[in-house]
Amino acid sequence: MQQHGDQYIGGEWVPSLGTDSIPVLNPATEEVIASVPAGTAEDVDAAVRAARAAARGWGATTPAERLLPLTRLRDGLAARQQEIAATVVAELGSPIGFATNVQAALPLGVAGSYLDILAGYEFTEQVGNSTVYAEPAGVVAAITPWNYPLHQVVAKVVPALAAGCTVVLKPAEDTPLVARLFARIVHEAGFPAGVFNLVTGVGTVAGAALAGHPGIDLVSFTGSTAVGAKIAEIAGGGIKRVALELGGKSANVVLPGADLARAVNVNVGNVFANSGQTCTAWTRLLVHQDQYEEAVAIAAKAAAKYVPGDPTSPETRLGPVVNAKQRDRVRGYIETAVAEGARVVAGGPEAPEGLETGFYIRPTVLADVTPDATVAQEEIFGPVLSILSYRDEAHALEIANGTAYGLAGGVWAADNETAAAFARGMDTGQIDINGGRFNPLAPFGGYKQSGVGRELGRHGLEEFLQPKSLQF
Ligand code: TXE
Repeated sequence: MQQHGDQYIGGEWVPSLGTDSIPVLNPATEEVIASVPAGTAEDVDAAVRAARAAARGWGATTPAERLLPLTRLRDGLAARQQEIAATVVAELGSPIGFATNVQAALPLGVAGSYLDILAGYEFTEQVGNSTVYAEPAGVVAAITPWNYPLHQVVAKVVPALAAGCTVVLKPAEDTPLVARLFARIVHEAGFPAGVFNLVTGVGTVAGAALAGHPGIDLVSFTGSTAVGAKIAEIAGGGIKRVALELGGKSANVVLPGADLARAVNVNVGNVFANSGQTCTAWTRLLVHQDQYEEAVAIAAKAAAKYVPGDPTSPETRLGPVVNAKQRDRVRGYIETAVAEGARVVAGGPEAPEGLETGFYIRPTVLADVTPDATVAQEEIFGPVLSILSYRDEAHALEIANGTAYGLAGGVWAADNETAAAFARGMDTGQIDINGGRFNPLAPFGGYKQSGVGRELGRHGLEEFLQPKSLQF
């Protein structure tokens, strides 16, 4: 077991100023595989001071100057794909195939997309008698969760650095190892000291100290809506900008005339990927009442292909969830669904057979879920699909929009135009039309309680810029 005692501050690994540590568990074996420092407010203060000291110099660089270390950072991510994947398997439990193809590959694609965006971005604009400069927002606090532990770091840190901001990152307690690996890659890329800093620690201590630190200009947070609200309060009170990427309860709407089997099969894959720990997961499948039982049968059959197992095996499609708390929470939701009248057509709350060790959940499909049921309203963050029926399009739209969230969604119809017309009525930030492909250049973020601001693409860069205008 590796016991780490250091934080990455001011361009070097320095001993943490605290004495407490956070154990890192392998969720498949429940073994402690490492420990990292539980950073203190003093660690956070040192990191913010380093970032602030570097801010003016880094902020004054040209985009071409920033492109050089950012390109080396992208190349470093490319060179370490296997190590990244193995680290995510060990600390999160993602199956090795998913860890390789998504957890490691997605951030590489995002980092690459910012090289193009930065190279083509107009930082100066003439508006009548004014010259408007897009200037860096300043010192950024990035607070990230554990479910896509490198992607969420890259989707904040890379555009922030591209914009000319300096950063202090506080990653999730459960997945600090891939964040430490990222810090090593940043170090090797040769950014000036203090441009990027990492403090591992507990959310209520290091995270809260960072969000409230007067030296921070902008807090970019991804995590639960409850913590996002706290951060908005702390940061907003200090007149800092806030970007929040929060939870979801996304609907996948299958309209009559769509390819039902494909829509349902894709939905099952979508909701079981990463053991359901995806903020954009289509956790509510909406099917017309005349096709309801057919859809339920297809989903139950598809779910049987997701057998939970050892995430290090290339055959495994479903690993454990991240920790015991999450496992108990997900099982609790399945029990609540049953108590509220749902029909379990696959899975259930019991531990999967033969998997007493590890935080495993049976891939679960729930039928007869009503729109106001707890599992149709609250984010579960586990491999649980709820299937709901609708009468007509207006009813489907009412159900789709009938939660506090609005992050993602899907619409399937006989043609793209019909699906897109329906999607325009959905109160949600990103919608896949007939199974559309992920696009790292498209803005990503939520309506309603799913958040404030956008990540990825040009919009993601602009989160970290502020305009200055000179009038002539
Ligand atoms: O998230 P938290 P948790 C949802 C999902 C999940 C639930 C709980 O439903 O089941 O949240 O997960 C830091 N001040 N999502 O408890 O607590 C914390 O250290 C400052 C959806 O793990 O929100 C971590 O770095 N920071 C989501 C980060 O916030 C604080 C992804 C996220 O942790 C803090 C994850 C505080 N007071 C969970 N308290 C998504 N949108 O993808 C905690 N943190």
